[in-house]
Amino acid sequence: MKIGIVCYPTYGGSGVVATELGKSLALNGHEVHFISYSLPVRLDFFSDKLFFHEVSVFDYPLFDHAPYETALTSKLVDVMRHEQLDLVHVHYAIPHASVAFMAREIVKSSGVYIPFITTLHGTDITLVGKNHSYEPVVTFAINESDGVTAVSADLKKNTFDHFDVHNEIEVIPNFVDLNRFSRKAKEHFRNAIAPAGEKLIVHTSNFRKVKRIDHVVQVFNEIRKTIPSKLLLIGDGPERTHIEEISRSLEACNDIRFLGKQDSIEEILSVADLFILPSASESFGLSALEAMACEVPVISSDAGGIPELNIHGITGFLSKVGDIADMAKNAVYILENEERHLQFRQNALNQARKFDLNQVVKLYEEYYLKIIAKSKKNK
Ligand code: GMT
Repeated sequence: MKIGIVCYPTYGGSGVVATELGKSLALNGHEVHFISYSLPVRLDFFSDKLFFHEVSVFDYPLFDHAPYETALTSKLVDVMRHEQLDLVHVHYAIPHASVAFMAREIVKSSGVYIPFITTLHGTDITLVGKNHSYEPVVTFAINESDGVTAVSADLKKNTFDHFDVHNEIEVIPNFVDLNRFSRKAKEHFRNAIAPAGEKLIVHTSNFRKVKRIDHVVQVFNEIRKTIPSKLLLIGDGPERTHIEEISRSLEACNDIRFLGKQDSIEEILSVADLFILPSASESFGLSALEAMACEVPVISSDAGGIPELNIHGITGFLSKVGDIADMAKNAVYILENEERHLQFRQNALNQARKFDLNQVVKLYEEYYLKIIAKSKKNK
């Protein structure tokens, strides 16, 4: 197949899923064309099946905000026509679903029908999409999509509960590359960071409010009272300064390290003992899946789709959003007993294996074929 993928190129989960999916499709022999405003961060190897089309926005003094959507639509139309795509797959509904709708209609006006699939990732539904600035457009574009997928059953339910959506939604979960994300021998790194044998607790995110990194720090502060430990915070974003301020006011300050954005997260996860994800809203929790694949148990909130991944009492524990005491108690329960910790580690890996990239990419390939066949029949 010839597939166009539209996504955000940044460290956000939707961009990571889109890029890893495209890379894997190319390895399976498909021709994949990425369309975005800059090179996706994980598009890190050369393949004669992978193409990147950069959207450049023509600016003009009249514009306070140059119209990115229009430039993206024009670029997408160009790629659809000249690369003769079979299908367009857009990740994150805003603004990609309405852009794909417009592009499909423009191409259709010259007699060619190229279907598009919208994958809902999370905040495009749960936070941003519901806002009245976007809701009518998001609803329309989801209903007009030739296919719609959501990354968890909870996100699918959320979409039907809050939008007037009558299109079918297929649940295709996030996935992990078990070759890349596996526990590797990186003891020298552990010894450098935790020379006295402290436990290593990790959180990775794009540091947005919804991730509740203030709760990560508070939970860590409690754990540290019982278990000698260090906290590694990976990533960057709008909350970082605020979290640095909170950390500096705590006794635990010297045991908290901000590592910023990292490319080789799997190396850090390889020495981690526990992962914390206390999000206020989380459609799936890709970062927790990557940790689990590296045998790291997860202490999380029970928000959104997290319970579909983190199994309470087996791979880690779930608590109500904001229940710092419960999260800390559960973390200590896992960390205080070596044998128990080992069992949680093994369970985390077993659960991660259910989200193996190769299996999930197959689900996308089957879904693509179904949507292409359906659109040919309806033509
Ligand atoms: O909000 C983010 O963390 C980024 C966001 C995105 O779409 O870029 O992530 C969402 O998509 C990920 C990949 O499907 C999911 O694993 C995350 O759970 C989801 N984030 C939220 O729902 C907050």
